Amino acid sequence: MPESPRRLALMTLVVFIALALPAGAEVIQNPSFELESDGILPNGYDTSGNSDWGLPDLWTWRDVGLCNGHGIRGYQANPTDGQWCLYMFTMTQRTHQPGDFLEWYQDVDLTDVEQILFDVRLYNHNQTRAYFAVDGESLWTGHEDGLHIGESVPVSQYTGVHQIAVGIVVLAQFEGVRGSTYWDNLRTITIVATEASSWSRVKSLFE
Ligand SMILES: [Ca+2]
Repeated sequence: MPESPRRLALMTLVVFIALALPAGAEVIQNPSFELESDGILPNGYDTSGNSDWGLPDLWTWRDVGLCNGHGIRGYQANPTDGQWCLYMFTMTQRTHQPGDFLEWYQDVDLTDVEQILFDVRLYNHNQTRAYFAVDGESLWTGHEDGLHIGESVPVSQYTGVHQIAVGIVVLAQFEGVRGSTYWDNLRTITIVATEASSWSRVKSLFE
């Protein structure tokens, strides 16, 4: 059955409004760890002498023990989006204890966010785990070597502002460098809620 002129006009209007909708404020600030600056690393060193090291400006870090991390770029880091990613590892020639951790975190408004996706490259996680947490609860952990693209965490159960974190944690005592982790390209999925609300709002104008 051919579409009626009224319905065609309505559908055209919906497409127009959908294209005209503003992108909105970014849910996660610096989700690709691209904005870098000099500063002090978790191990106490200064990043200013190395052009391939830096800190993601809009994230904050906390730690226990002797894990380390910073923004990094170049061949070794091999980011999946942009020029930089976030690198975490444990320090060489030091003893690490179960429960030691390092994480980068920020507060975000998770209202209407269905999922958070990210890319992560993991290496040598025998005694450590990489994790993604909300309000201190791990919703994803990883340890298998390789590049993992589009890992996803469901967050539709959260409304309002919550704290998200990416990190590494030590499972058993060991000495040396383990758990090399490269985080990049965090993104959110909210499209279902946006399309549904746009359609109902436009449809109500013709009823
Ligand atoms: Ca990046």
